Amino acid sequence: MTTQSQPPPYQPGGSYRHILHADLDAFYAAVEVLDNPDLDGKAVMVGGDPENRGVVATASYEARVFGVHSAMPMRTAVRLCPQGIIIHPRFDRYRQMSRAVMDVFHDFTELVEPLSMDEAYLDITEAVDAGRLPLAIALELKNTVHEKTGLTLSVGAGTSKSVAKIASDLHKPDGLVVVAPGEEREFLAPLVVGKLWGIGPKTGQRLRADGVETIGDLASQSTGWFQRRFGKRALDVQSRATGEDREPVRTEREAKSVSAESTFATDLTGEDTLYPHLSRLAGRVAQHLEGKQLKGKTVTVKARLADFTTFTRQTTLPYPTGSDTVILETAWRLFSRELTPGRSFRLLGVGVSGFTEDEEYQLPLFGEEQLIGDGDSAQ
Ligand code: TTP
Ligand code: MG
Repeated sequence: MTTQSQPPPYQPGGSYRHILHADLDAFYAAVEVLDNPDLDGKAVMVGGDPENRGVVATASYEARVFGVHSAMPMRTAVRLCPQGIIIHPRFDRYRQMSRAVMDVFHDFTELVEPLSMDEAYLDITEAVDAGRLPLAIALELKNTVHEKTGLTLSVGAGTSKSVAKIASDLHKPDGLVVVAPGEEREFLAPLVVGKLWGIGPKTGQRLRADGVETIGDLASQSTGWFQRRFGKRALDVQSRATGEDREPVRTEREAKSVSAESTFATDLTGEDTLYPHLSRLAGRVAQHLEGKQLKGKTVTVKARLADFTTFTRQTTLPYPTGSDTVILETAWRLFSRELTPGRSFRLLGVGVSGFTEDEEYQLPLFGEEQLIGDGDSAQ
Protein backbone atom coordinates (compact mmCIF):
# COMPACT_ATOMS: atom_id res chain seq x y z
CA MET A 1 0.00 0.00 0.00
CA THR A 2 1.41 3.38 -0.92
CA THR A 3 0.28 5.12 2.22
CA GLN A 4 3.70 6.51 2.92
CA SER A 5 7.18 6.08 1.61
CA GLN A 6 8.55 2.64 2.27
CA PRO A 7 11.05 2.49 5.10
CA PRO A 8 14.64 2.06 4.03
CA PRO A 9 15.85 -1.51 3.66
CA TYR A 10 17.21 -2.97 6.85
CA GLN A 11 20.97 -2.47 6.96
CA PRO A 12 22.93 -3.44 10.03
CA GLY A 13 24.89 -0.37 10.96
CA GLY A 14 22.83 1.69 8.55
CA SER A 15 19.76 3.81 9.00
CA TYR A 16 17.21 2.29 11.34
CA ARG A 17 13.59 2.89 12.01
CA HIS A 18 12.56 3.23 15.64
CA ILE A 19 9.17 1.93 16.60
CA LEU A 20 7.32 1.67 19.89
CA HIS A 21 4.52 -0.75 20.61
CA ALA A 22 2.43 0.44 23.54
CA ASP A 23 -0.27 -1.64 25.24
CA LEU A 24 -2.20 -0.79 28.41
CA ASP A 25 -2.11 -3.30 31.24
CA ALA A 26 -5.32 -5.19 32.05
CA PHE A 27 -7.12 -2.31 30.37
CA TYR A 28 -10.83 -2.72 31.31
CA ALA A 29 -9.94 -3.97 34.80
CA ALA A 30 -7.46 -1.12 35.33
CA VAL A 31 -10.15 1.43 34.47
CA GLU A 32 -12.51 -0.20 36.96
CA VAL A 33 -9.85 -0.05 39.69
CA LEU A 34 -9.12 3.56 38.82
CA ASP A 35 -12.79 4.49 39.20
CA ASN A 36 -13.18 2.49 42.40
CA PRO A 37 -9.98 2.43 44.46
CA ASP A 38 -11.53 -0.15 46.80
CA LEU A 39 -10.76 -2.67 44.06
CA ASP A 40 -7.05 -1.91 44.15
CA GLY A 41 -4.99 -5.05 44.73
CA LYS A 42 -8.03 -7.31 44.33
CA ALA A 43 -8.88 -10.01 41.80
CA VAL A 44 -11.11 -8.11 39.35
CA MET A 45 -12.82 -9.98 36.53
CA VAL A 46 -14.56 -7.82 33.92
CA GLY A 47 -17.15 -9.66 31.84
CA GLY A 48 -20.56 -11.26 31.68
CA ASP A 49 -22.60 -13.16 34.26
CA PRO A 50 -21.46 -16.69 35.07
CA GLU A 51 -25.13 -17.76 35.10
CA ASN A 52 -25.70 -16.45 31.59
CA ARG A 53 -22.70 -18.10 29.97
CA GLY A 54 -20.79 -14.84 30.21
CA VAL A 55 -17.09 -14.70 29.35
CA VAL A 56 -14.17 -12.85 30.86
CA ALA A 57 -13.21 -9.77 28.82
CA THR A 58 -10.15 -9.25 30.98
CA ALA A 59 -8.93 -9.77 34.52
CA SER A 60 -6.63 -7.86 36.84
CA TYR A 61 -3.17 -9.36 37.28
CA GLU A 62 -4.21 -10.42 40.78
CA ALA A 63 -6.89 -12.64 39.20
CA ARG A 64 -4.55 -13.91 36.49
CA VAL A 65 -2.40 -15.55 39.15
CA PHE A 66 -5.29 -18.01 39.57
CA GLY A 67 -5.32 -18.81 35.86
CA VAL A 68 -8.15 -16.44 34.91
CA HIS A 69 -7.75 -14.95 31.43
CA SER A 70 -9.61 -13.20 28.60
CA ALA A 71 -12.20 -15.24 26.68
CA MET A 72 -12.55 -17.78 29.52
CA PRO A 73 -16.13 -18.64 30.56
CA MET A 74 -16.89 -16.59 33.68
CA ARG A 75 -18.17 -19.76 35.32
CA THR A 76 -14.67 -21.25 35.03
CA ALA A 77 -13.13 -18.02 36.29
CA VAL A 78 -15.32 -18.10 39.39
CA ARG A 79 -14.31 -21.69 40.04
CA LEU A 80 -10.60 -20.83 39.74
CA CYS A 81 -10.86 -17.63 41.72
CA PRO A 82 -13.94 -17.64 43.99
CA GLN A 83 -12.91 -14.39 45.68
CA GLY A 84 -12.82 -12.64 42.29
CA ILE A 85 -15.01 -9.56 41.93
CA ILE A 86 -17.10 -9.64 38.77
CA ILE A 87 -17.73 -6.32 37.07
CA HIS A 88 -19.87 -5.68 34.01
CA PRO A 89 -18.06 -3.83 31.25
CA ARG A 90 -18.68 -0.10 30.76
CA PHE A 91 -17.63 0.33 27.16
CA ASP A 92 -18.32 4.06 26.93
CA ARG A 93 -15.94 4.69 29.81
CA TYR A 94 -13.25 2.49 28.19
CA ARG A 95 -13.66 4.33 24.90
CA GLN A 96 -13.26 7.65 26.71
CA MET A 97 -10.06 6.46 28.40
CA SER A 98 -8.81 5.02 25.12
CA ARG A 99 -9.21 8.42 23.45
CA ALA A 100 -7.28 10.11 26.25
CA VAL A 101 -4.44 7.61 25.86
CA MET A 102 -4.38 7.88 22.06
CA ASP A 103 -4.23 11.68 22.46
CA VAL A 104 -1.05 11.26 24.51
CA PHE A 105 0.40 9.02 21.80
CA HIS A 106 -0.35 11.70 19.22
CA ASP A 107 1.54 14.25 21.31
CA PHE A 108 4.66 12.15 20.76
CA THR A 109 4.38 11.56 17.02
CA GLU A 110 1.90 11.94 14.21
CA LEU A 111 2.69 8.41 13.13
CA VAL A 112 0.38 6.42 15.38
CA GLU A 113 -1.25 3.19 14.26
CA PRO A 114 -3.94 2.08 16.72
CA LEU A 115 -4.49 -1.68 16.76
CA SER A 116 -7.29 -1.76 19.29
CA MET A 117 -8.69 0.42 22.07
CA ASP A 118 -5.62 -0.07 24.26
CA GLU A 119 -2.79 -0.68 21.84
CA ALA A 120 -0.84 1.18 19.16
CA TYR A 121 2.40 1.41 17.23
CA LEU A 122 4.27 4.72 17.26
CA ASP A 123 6.99 5.52 14.75
CA ILE A 124 9.50 7.66 16.66
CA THR A 125 12.29 7.56 14.05
CA GLU A 126 12.27 11.32 13.61
CA ALA A 127 12.78 12.02 17.32
CA VAL A 128 15.53 9.41 17.59
CA ASP A 129 17.29 10.78 14.52
CA ALA A 130 17.12 14.18 16.20
CA GLY A 131 19.12 12.78 19.10
CA ARG A 132 16.68 11.30 21.63
CA LEU A 133 17.07 7.76 22.93
CA PRO A 134 14.21 5.31 22.35
CA LEU A 135 14.47 4.38 26.04
CA ALA A 136 13.93 8.00 27.11
CA ILE A 137 10.97 8.42 24.78
CA ALA A 138 9.39 5.15 25.92
CA LEU A 139 9.80 6.14 29.58
CA GLU A 140 8.32 9.54 28.98
CA LEU A 141 5.39 7.94 27.16
CA LYS A 142 4.69 5.61 30.09
CA ASN A 143 4.97 8.44 32.60
CA THR A 144 2.77 10.81 30.62
CA VAL A 145 0.04 8.22 30.14
CA HIS A 146 0.15 7.49 33.85
CA GLU A 147 0.06 11.15 34.83
CA LYS A 148 -2.79 12.00 32.48
CA THR A 149 -4.95 8.92 32.93
CA GLY A 150 -3.71 6.92 35.93
CA LEU A 151 -3.28 3.84 33.73
CA THR A 152 -0.11 1.81 33.34
CA LEU A 153 1.32 1.04 29.96
CA SER A 154 3.79 -1.57 28.76
CA VAL A 155 6.10 -0.45 25.99
CA GLY A 156 8.45 -2.26 23.64
CA ALA A 157 10.96 -0.47 21.43
CA GLY A 158 12.68 -1.87 18.38
CA THR A 159 13.62 -1.31 14.77
CA SER A 160 10.49 -3.02 13.45
CA LYS A 161 6.85 -3.50 14.39
CA SER A 162 7.14 -7.18 15.15
CA VAL A 163 10.14 -6.75 17.47
CA ALA A 164 8.48 -3.83 19.28
CA LYS A 165 5.26 -5.80 19.77
CA ILE A 166 7.00 -8.83 21.20
CA ALA A 167 9.12 -6.59 23.43
CA SER A 168 6.10 -4.80 24.91
CA ASP A 169 4.58 -8.10 25.99
CA LEU A 170 7.69 -9.46 27.63
CA HIS A 171 7.69 -7.67 30.98
CA LYS A 172 3.99 -6.93 31.44
CA PRO A 173 2.58 -5.27 33.50
CA ASP A 174 4.31 -1.88 33.59
CA GLY A 175 6.97 -3.30 31.27
CA LEU A 176 9.62 -1.51 29.27
CA VAL A 177 11.88 -3.47 26.94
CA VAL A 178 14.17 -1.82 24.41
CA VAL A 179 15.78 -3.97 21.75
CA ALA A 180 18.89 -2.21 20.48
CA PRO A 181 19.48 -1.99 16.72
CA GLY A 182 21.38 -5.03 15.53
CA GLU A 183 20.28 -7.18 18.48
CA GLU A 184 16.94 -8.26 17.06
CA ARG A 185 17.93 -11.81 16.17
CA GLU A 186 19.55 -12.42 19.51
CA PHE A 187 16.52 -11.02 21.32
CA LEU A 188 14.04 -13.14 19.38
CA ALA A 189 16.04 -16.38 19.23
CA PRO A 190 15.08 -17.94 22.62
CA LEU A 191 11.38 -17.08 22.39
CA VAL A 192 8.79 -19.67 21.33
CA VAL A 193 7.56 -19.41 17.72
CA GLY A 194 4.02 -18.66 18.88
CA LYS A 195 5.16 -15.19 19.96
CA LEU A 196 5.58 -14.19 16.33
CA TRP A 197 2.76 -12.28 14.75
CA GLY A 198 1.04 -14.56 12.22
CA ILE A 199 2.04 -17.83 13.89
CA GLY A 200 -1.16 -19.10 15.48
CA PRO A 201 -1.52 -22.13 17.75
CA LYS A 202 -2.00 -24.56 14.84
CA THR A 203 1.02 -23.42 12.86
CA GLY A 204 3.01 -23.34 16.09
CA GLN A 205 2.07 -26.93 16.80
CA ARG A 206 3.08 -28.09 13.32
CA LEU A 207 6.38 -26.25 13.55
CA ARG A 208 7.10 -27.81 16.92
CA ALA A 209 6.36 -31.24 15.48
CA ASP A 210 9.15 -30.53 13.00
CA GLY A 211 11.55 -29.54 15.76
CA VAL A 212 11.16 -25.80 15.20
CA GLU A 213 10.46 -24.61 18.74
CA THR A 214 12.00 -21.20 19.03
CA ILE A 215 12.12 -18.15 16.81
CA GLY A 216 15.85 -18.84 16.57
CA ASP A 217 15.13 -22.30 15.11
CA LEU A 218 12.82 -20.65 12.62
CA ALA A 219 15.24 -17.88 11.68
CA SER A 220 17.97 -20.40 10.85
CA GLN A 221 15.89 -22.11 8.13
CA SER A 222 16.69 -21.51 4.47
CA THR A 223 14.65 -19.27 2.19
CA GLY A 224 13.59 -22.39 0.27
CA TRP A 225 12.28 -23.95 3.46
CA PHE A 226 10.20 -20.84 4.21
CA GLN A 227 8.83 -20.92 0.68
CA ARG A 228 7.80 -24.55 0.92
CA ARG A 229 6.35 -24.02 4.35
CA PHE A 230 4.59 -20.68 4.05
CA GLY A 231 4.12 -20.14 0.30
CA LYS A 232 3.04 -16.55 -0.34
CA ARG A 233 3.65 -15.58 3.29
CA ALA A 234 7.24 -16.91 3.24
CA LEU A 235 9.07 -13.60 3.03
CA ASP A 236 6.90 -11.95 5.67
CA VAL A 237 7.36 -14.76 8.16
CA GLN A 238 11.08 -15.04 7.48
CA SER A 239 11.65 -11.32 7.92
CA ARG A 240 9.71 -11.31 11.19
CA ALA A 241 11.67 -14.30 12.48
CA THR A 242 14.96 -12.55 11.74
CA GLY A 243 13.71 -9.25 13.15
CA GLU A 244 13.95 -7.47 9.81
CA ASP A 245 10.33 -6.88 8.90
CA ARG A 246 9.70 -3.61 7.09
CA GLU A 247 6.01 -3.11 7.68
CA PRO A 248 5.44 0.62 7.96
CA VAL A 249 3.46 2.17 10.80
CA ARG A 250 0.21 3.10 9.14
CA THR A 251 -1.66 5.99 10.65
CA GLU A 252 -5.36 5.71 11.29
CA ARG A 253 -6.36 7.85 8.41
CA GLU A 254 -3.96 6.26 6.00
CA ALA A 255 -4.98 2.78 6.96
CA LYS A 256 -8.69 3.32 6.91
CA SER A 257 -10.10 6.25 5.02
CA VAL A 258 -9.73 9.79 3.83
CA SER A 259 -12.74 11.95 4.48
CA ALA A 260 -14.02 15.48 4.76
CA GLU A 261 -17.18 16.73 6.37
CA SER A 262 -18.80 20.00 7.19
CA THR A 263 -21.49 21.16 9.55
CA PHE A 264 -23.63 23.94 8.16
CA ALA A 265 -24.44 27.17 9.98
CA THR A 266 -28.11 26.59 9.19
CA ASP A 267 -29.88 23.39 8.13
CA LEU A 268 -29.87 23.05 4.35
CA THR A 269 -32.38 21.57 2.00
CA GLY A 270 -32.76 20.93 -1.76
CA GLU A 271 -30.53 19.66 -4.57
CA ASP A 272 -29.35 23.04 -5.75
CA THR A 273 -28.16 24.01 -2.31
CA LEU A 274 -26.59 20.72 -1.30
CA TYR A 275 -24.86 19.70 -4.55
CA PRO A 276 -22.17 22.42 -4.34
CA HIS A 277 -21.37 21.36 -0.77
CA LEU A 278 -20.99 17.73 -1.76
CA SER A 279 -18.86 18.82 -4.69
CA ARG A 280 -16.58 20.85 -2.44
CA LEU A 281 -16.19 17.92 -0.04
CA ALA A 282 -15.46 15.48 -2.88
CA GLY A 283 -12.81 17.90 -4.12
CA ARG A 284 -11.19 18.07 -0.69
CA VAL A 285 -11.12 14.30 -0.40
CA ALA A 286 -9.60 13.98 -3.88
CA GLN A 287 -6.93 16.50 -2.94
CA HIS A 288 -6.03 14.58 0.22
CA LEU A 289 -5.92 11.33 -1.71
CA GLU A 290 -3.61 12.85 -4.28
CA GLY A 291 -1.33 14.18 -1.54
CA LYS A 292 -1.08 10.73 -0.05
CA GLN A 293 -0.95 9.01 -3.43
CA LEU A 294 -3.91 6.88 -2.53
CA LYS A 295 -6.83 5.44 -4.42
CA GLY A 296 -9.76 3.70 -2.82
CA LYS A 297 -12.67 1.63 -4.01
CA THR A 298 -15.28 2.50 -1.41
CA VAL A 299 -17.07 5.83 -1.39
CA THR A 300 -19.07 6.81 1.68
CA VAL A 301 -21.48 9.64 2.27
CA LYS A 302 -22.36 10.71 5.78
CA ALA A 303 -25.35 12.87 6.56
CA ARG A 304 -26.90 14.34 9.66
CA LEU A 305 -30.49 15.49 9.58
CA ALA A 306 -31.96 18.50 11.34
CA ASP A 307 -33.12 16.19 14.15
CA PHE A 308 -29.52 14.90 14.56
CA THR A 309 -30.25 11.48 13.07
CA THR A 310 -26.96 10.49 11.45
CA PHE A 311 -26.48 7.87 8.77
CA THR A 312 -23.97 6.75 6.18
CA ARG A 313 -24.41 5.26 2.73
CA GLN A 314 -21.61 3.60 0.86
CA THR A 315 -20.82 1.76 -2.31
CA THR A 316 -17.82 -0.03 -3.69
CA LEU A 317 -16.58 0.74 -7.17
CA PRO A 318 -15.12 -1.92 -9.47
CA TYR A 319 -11.78 -0.07 -9.43
CA PRO A 320 -9.96 2.24 -7.03
CA THR A 321 -10.26 5.94 -7.63
CA GLY A 322 -8.78 9.21 -6.49
CA SER A 323 -10.67 11.34 -9.01
CA ASP A 324 -12.80 14.19 -7.70
CA THR A 325 -15.32 13.68 -10.48
CA VAL A 326 -15.74 9.97 -9.84
CA ILE A 327 -15.99 10.56 -6.10
CA LEU A 328 -18.55 13.31 -6.58
CA GLU A 329 -20.64 11.31 -9.06
CA THR A 330 -20.66 8.32 -6.76
CA ALA A 331 -21.35 10.37 -3.64
CA TRP A 332 -24.16 12.24 -5.36
CA ARG A 333 -25.73 8.99 -6.55
CA LEU A 334 -25.76 7.79 -2.94
CA PHE A 335 -26.89 11.06 -1.45
CA SER A 336 -29.57 12.11 -3.94
CA ARG A 337 -31.67 9.07 -2.98
CA GLU A 338 -31.85 10.48 0.53
CA LEU A 339 -32.90 13.92 -0.60
CA THR A 340 -36.63 13.66 -0.12
CA PRO A 341 -38.61 16.92 -0.31
CA GLY A 342 -38.45 18.96 2.84
CA ARG A 343 -35.67 16.89 4.44
CA SER A 344 -33.04 19.24 5.76
CA PHE A 345 -29.44 18.51 6.61
CA ARG A 346 -27.04 19.92 9.18
CA LEU A 347 -23.97 17.96 8.19
CA LEU A 348 -22.56 16.29 5.11
CA GLY A 349 -19.43 14.20 4.74
CA VAL A 350 -17.67 12.32 1.98
CA GLY A 351 -15.09 9.60 2.48
CA VAL A 352 -13.02 7.18 0.44
CA SER A 353 -11.67 3.94 1.86
CA GLY A 354 -10.83 0.45 0.71
CA PHE A 355 -7.30 1.29 -0.34
CA THR A 356 -5.70 -1.52 -2.22
CA GLU A 357 -2.28 -2.88 -1.44
CA ASP A 358 -1.77 -4.15 -4.93
CA GLU A 359 0.12 -1.55 -6.96
CA GLU A 360 -1.06 -2.89 -10.30
CA TYR A 361 -4.63 -2.73 -9.24
CA GLN A 362 -4.29 0.97 -8.64
CA LEU A 363 -3.87 1.64 -12.32
CA PRO A 364 -7.07 2.99 -13.82
CA LEU A 365 -8.88 0.29 -15.72
CA PHE A 366 -10.59 2.60 -18.13
CA GLY A 367 -10.26 6.21 -19.14
CA GLU A 368 -9.95 7.63 -15.65
CA GLU A 369 -7.22 10.01 -16.77
CA GLN A 370 -9.78 11.98 -18.76
CA LEU A 371 -11.94 12.33 -15.71
CA ILE A 372 -9.07 13.54 -13.57
CA GLY A 373 -8.55 16.62 -15.71
CA ASP A 374 -12.23 17.31 -15.62
CA GLY A 375 -12.59 18.38 -12.05
CA ASP A 376 -13.78 21.96 -12.37
CA SER A 377 -16.62 21.25 -9.99
CA ALA A 378 -14.27 20.64 -7.11
CA GLN A 379 -13.28 23.29 -4.56
P1 TTP B 1 -5.53 -6.84 25.84
O1 TTP B 1 -4.55 -5.75 25.64
O2 TTP B 1 -5.32 -8.11 25.10
O3 TTP B 1 -5.59 -7.25 27.38
P2 TTP B 1 -5.48 -6.34 28.67
O4 TTP B 1 -5.17 -4.94 28.35
O5 TTP B 1 -6.70 -6.56 29.49
O6 TTP B 1 -4.28 -7.03 29.44
P3 TTP B 1 -2.72 -6.98 29.07
O7 TTP B 1 -2.57 -6.15 27.85
O8 TTP B 1 -2.08 -6.40 30.28
O9 TTP B 1 -2.35 -8.42 28.86
O10 TTP B 1 -6.98 -6.34 25.51
C1 TTP B 1 -7.41 -5.03 25.82
C2 TTP B 1 -8.86 -5.04 26.26
O11 TTP B 1 -9.67 -5.65 25.28
C3 TTP B 1 -9.08 -5.86 27.53
O12 TTP B 1 -8.87 -5.09 28.69
C4 TTP B 1 -10.49 -6.31 27.37
C5 TTP B 1 -10.71 -6.41 25.89
N1 TTP B 1 -10.67 -7.83 25.46
C6 TTP B 1 -11.87 -8.54 25.40
O13 TTP B 1 -12.93 -7.99 25.62
N2 TTP B 1 -11.81 -9.86 25.03
C7 TTP B 1 -10.64 -10.52 24.77
O14 TTP B 1 -10.64 -11.72 24.47
C8 TTP B 1 -9.41 -9.76 24.85
C9 TTP B 1 -8.10 -10.44 24.54
C10 TTP B 1 -9.49 -8.42 25.19
MG1 MG C 1 -3.61 -4.47 27.03
